[in-house]
Amino acid sequence: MAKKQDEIYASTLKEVIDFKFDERVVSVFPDMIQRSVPGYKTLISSIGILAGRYAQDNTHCYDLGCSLGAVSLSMRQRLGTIGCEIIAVDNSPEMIAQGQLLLEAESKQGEAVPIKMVCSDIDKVEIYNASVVVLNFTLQFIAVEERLALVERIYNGLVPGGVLILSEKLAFDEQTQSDFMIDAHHDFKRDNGYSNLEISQKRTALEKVMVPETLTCHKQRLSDAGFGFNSVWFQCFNFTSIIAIK
Ligand code: GEK
Repeated sequence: MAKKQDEIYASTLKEVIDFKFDERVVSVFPDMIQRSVPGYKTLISSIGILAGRYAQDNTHCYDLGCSLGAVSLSMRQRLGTIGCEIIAVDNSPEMIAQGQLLLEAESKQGEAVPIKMVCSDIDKVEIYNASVVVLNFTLQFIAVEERLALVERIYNGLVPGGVLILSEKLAFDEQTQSDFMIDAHHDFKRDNGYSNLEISQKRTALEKVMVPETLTCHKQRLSDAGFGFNSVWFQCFNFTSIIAIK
């Protein structure tokens, strides 16, 4: 499918309203995320590889905040397990509707691993008998005070040896390091064709909606939830991915 270019913040807006995963965003989402998240393609394929390694027979693999289902499709390609089901969840009806179309276009008859796309808040979805749970840039959109409860629920829903893969944009306590990371990320966006106006208006739109935290904070929360081991396995500028094993 040809990618439609993201031009949502290209002209001066009278008022920059809070970012929403609505129809306009969905229509440009593959272009937007690839030009905004350093290493997005590598993350998607690598998460598939990790899922291939950690998925267990007759369990669920969850893709929470799945958007158009890129992680689910990558996992499905690489699962060598028997009796697994991928459950992809997003609370944006527009994302799920478009994701469902992409999934149908990508699916071949007799596909070994089914993908179930669910339009729901993560809060309302039971997480159980899971060997792989992925939060690929989703936790940052959940209210800070609800994050520990969600990570605990994921821990409790995992089978022994199961994993949580958590990708997030990071904040940094130290000012010089923070400035460096933010500048480097903006250079990345400019290199991908975004103007200073687009970068600045998108930043304003995301300010209240997406709240990044420090790596220390994420690692502490994973331990508090019960995970005995966690490690960063990817970082590019202020974007990271962590694996935590039960
Ligand atoms: C990818 N993982 O392409 N419940 C369900 N979904 C939610 C919730 C919630 N409470 N809050 C936000 N979302 C994807 C990219 S995007 C990240 C994930 C980004 C959904 C929201 O609708 C959106 O689709 C997704 O989480 C975050 O690998 O755009 O920066």
